[in-house]
Amino acid sequence: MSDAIVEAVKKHPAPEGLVYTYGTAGFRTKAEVLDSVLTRVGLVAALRSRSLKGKWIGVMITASHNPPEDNGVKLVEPLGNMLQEDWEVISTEIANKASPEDVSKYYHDIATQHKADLDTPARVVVARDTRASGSRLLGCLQDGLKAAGAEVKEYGFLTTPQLHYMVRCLNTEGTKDAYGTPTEKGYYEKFGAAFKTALKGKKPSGSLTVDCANGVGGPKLTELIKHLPPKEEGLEIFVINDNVIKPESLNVDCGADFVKTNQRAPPSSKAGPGDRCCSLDGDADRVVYYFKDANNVFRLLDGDRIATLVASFLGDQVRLAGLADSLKIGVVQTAYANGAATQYVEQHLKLKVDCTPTGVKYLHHAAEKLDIGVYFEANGHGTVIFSPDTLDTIAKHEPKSPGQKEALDVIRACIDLINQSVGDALSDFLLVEVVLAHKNWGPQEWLSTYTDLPNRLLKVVVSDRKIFKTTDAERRLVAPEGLQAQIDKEVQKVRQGRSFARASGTEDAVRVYAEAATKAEAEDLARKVSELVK
Ligand code: 16G
Ligand code: ZN
Repeated sequence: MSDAIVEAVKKHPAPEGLVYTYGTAGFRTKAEVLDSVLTRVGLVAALRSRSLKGKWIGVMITASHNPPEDNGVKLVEPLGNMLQEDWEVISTEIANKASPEDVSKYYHDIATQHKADLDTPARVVVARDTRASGSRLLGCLQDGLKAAGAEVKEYGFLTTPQLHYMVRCLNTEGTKDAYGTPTEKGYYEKFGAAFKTALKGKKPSGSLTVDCANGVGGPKLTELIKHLPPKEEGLEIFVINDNVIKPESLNVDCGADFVKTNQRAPPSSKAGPGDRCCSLDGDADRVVYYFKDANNVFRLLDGDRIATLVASFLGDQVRLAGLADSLKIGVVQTAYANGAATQYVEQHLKLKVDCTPTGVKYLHHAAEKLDIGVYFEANGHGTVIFSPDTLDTIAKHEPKSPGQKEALDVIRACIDLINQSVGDALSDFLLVEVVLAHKNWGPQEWLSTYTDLPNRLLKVVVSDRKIFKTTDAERRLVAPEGLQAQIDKEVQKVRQGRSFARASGTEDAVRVYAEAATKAEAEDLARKVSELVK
């Protein structure tokens, strides 16, 4: 087998002088320099599967909201979680080995260290987004998988959350935790049926315009719609920016990242005042809502808003079902969450808030410790997870009145509607629509729950971002020495001030966030802190 590995690695030589890192979202960079990485990721996926006695491991080829010329790859654990940290280190190591022989030796060393018996079957599920480079990179990955002797299930194009779903379904098939049928049809049927049940005959008002970033979410949403109730009974959806025939248009002037960063609708949007809109990113694991208010002003309803909306709804339903004493709901945020959102959850909803570093895996881990964990990053990544004990409590609960039964049915349908394996833009927006329909709210009512503090996010280019070390979920700097004290001084000068600086995990820069009572103060604070960081 080692000869096969040497040959496969030789076939896709690594460009000289490049250093690869398995970061918060896997490997991600210009597609033209990723061939060698994909082959080696194939080897790691096979090893990871063998170290888990042949459980299915997922490999997703995507660069999410990045420009069309980029690509990337990430590995998915058996229940749909992000790759375990020690395997991130292994992935980085193997990607940077100089010679094919070094790769092969490292492969065998890791197999021994992690008790990955090379005679055990290795099972790997593979999918990709719609980028032009995807098919070439898939070939490179296949070469690695073949050399490692893995059994491969290839799904072609999928959204990232669909791939996570397949992995979880395959690993739970036939058990008491069976998650669903591991096919695309199975996915649409599961979420489509749950949407219908969760609505309980309530019809969402108006329509929803979904911007698909010209990515894989477009064709997949079109399929999903076929499994939703007809628009006369359910939700009328207008799909826009779903051109995957022109891959160079991916994420260009559209998509969740465009909307969140520019604080405006995609220029292609024709929605009128009060019309609900949402934008997915290139691989459909992120969603943000927005609308034009009565004065034609753009209003964003970001991940913070989705979290507060969903937490308040689930809180109500849990209370109505008579479960408030046995189940505690918590919200997990990052430092980017608007201070007003945090305050709303703690003081108005009276729920606990945890703060973690940026990156889905940190939020997910924190949410796993809660009975019902609602986690969203402000940028729209997120989901709700229910602990195994919670699922058990909900399954066994006997309602004592028709009102309790009604709420219990809604909670059970929501559990099916929420993709438990990972944040899923399609499942998330269906959930938002269910909540709005039940509350009989439009976007204006949703927006009115609290007022965001004015804020500003700046990107500061520095000579070495690695010197910026943080603590307290990235809210405070411990290095460079003395910098935090200077930031504190500036923060104290403004009303309701808060600011932090952290090294980006995806770009060579430091990000500075500031918020304050007024726009002028927030902008001023962000600028001053950026000056300190430079
Ligand atoms: C990655 C993370 C995302 C995070 C972003 C921060 C995942 C799947 N993705 O895209 O959650 O918000 O990085 O980027 O975890 P930054 O470190 O450049 O600010
Ligand atoms: Zn994404």
